[in-house]
Amino acid sequence: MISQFSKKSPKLMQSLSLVSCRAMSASSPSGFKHFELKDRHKELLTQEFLQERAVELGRDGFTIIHDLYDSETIDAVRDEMDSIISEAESTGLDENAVFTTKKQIEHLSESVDYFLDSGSKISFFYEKDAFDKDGNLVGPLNSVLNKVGHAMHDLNPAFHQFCYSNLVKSLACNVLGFINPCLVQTMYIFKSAKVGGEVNPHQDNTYIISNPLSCKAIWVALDDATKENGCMWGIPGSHKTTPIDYYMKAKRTEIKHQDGSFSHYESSVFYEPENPPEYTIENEVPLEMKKGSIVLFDGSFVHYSDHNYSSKKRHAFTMHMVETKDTVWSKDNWLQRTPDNPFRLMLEQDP
Ligand SMILES: O=C(O)CCC(=O)C(=O)O
Ligand SMILES: [Fe+2]
Repeated sequence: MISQFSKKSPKLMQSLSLVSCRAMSASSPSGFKHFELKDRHKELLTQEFLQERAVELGRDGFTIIHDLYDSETIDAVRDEMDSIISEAESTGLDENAVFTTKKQIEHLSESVDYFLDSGSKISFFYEKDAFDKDGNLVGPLNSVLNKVGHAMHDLNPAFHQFCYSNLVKSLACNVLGFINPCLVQTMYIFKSAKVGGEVNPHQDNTYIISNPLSCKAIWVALDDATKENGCMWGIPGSHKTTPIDYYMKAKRTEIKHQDGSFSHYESSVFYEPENPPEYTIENEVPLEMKKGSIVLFDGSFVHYSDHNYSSKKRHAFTMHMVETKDTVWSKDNWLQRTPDNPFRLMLEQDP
């Protein structure tokens, strides 16, 4: 973080001290940070419970909290995504790449720049099977999208409120172990009925690179996730046994236009080394969860999900965070922010 903010945002630079965290939360001698929680979360998420989850995460690479969110909260997240999609459809926003034909999508939404720009935006990505043989969408948008990402937590008020709640902050500090976390990316993943594609085994530290590596995730089930509809799978302990020696990187040269917008030239996204490691998939466990449950996992935890051939969608919302204390946000990351939408420190954000 430090290198990215140092030139552009002196105000944010100053805020990288822990003073701001202490203002928002009280730390106990054990390092536990107290955040005021509401209702049943206060009873469920005791210090002891959260510390047990942290120990489990350290041992297995992941920990599940069942039934964390009530149905109403999850429905509100899903409704907000429906509104984002409807609004984009009704305004026909080219810049958001809401297209209806394969040709249009090939033109822009699969372009390197569209992907690179999405780090600062709310962008739409389609399933491979979203089109029929004539190149038309096989269903309404919310049944053919692969994901929407990657900055709705900083651009959409409802997602902002969800992501920067005291609940999420407490999980970030007290289970994931962050001192001063930054939520760098959010993804609304559709895994739609029939067309929802597989996600190959991977480690998130491959895609979200800080020095030292520090990515961790909170994945929220917005539907019941089962083996039938493509739940995630993971390999307990893999975060300790699988080194990260494979990275996705991006190279871009930016041009700043008079209106303040940016475009790139000579952009490329590439892997180093070129070929992915052969992940050994053994002792894998299905991360089956009810709507409203969450899994927290380490950035080196090997996880994946299968194609959803069932008739039930499997929506999920995932938040990827990194540490900002004593870390540097690599300039090689594909995920970067524009000056008008900088990365924010989680503990400084009001819900
Ligand atoms: O939801 C999935 O199937 C995969 C999500 C994932 O890889 C992640 O959130 O890091
Ligand atoms: Fe992942």
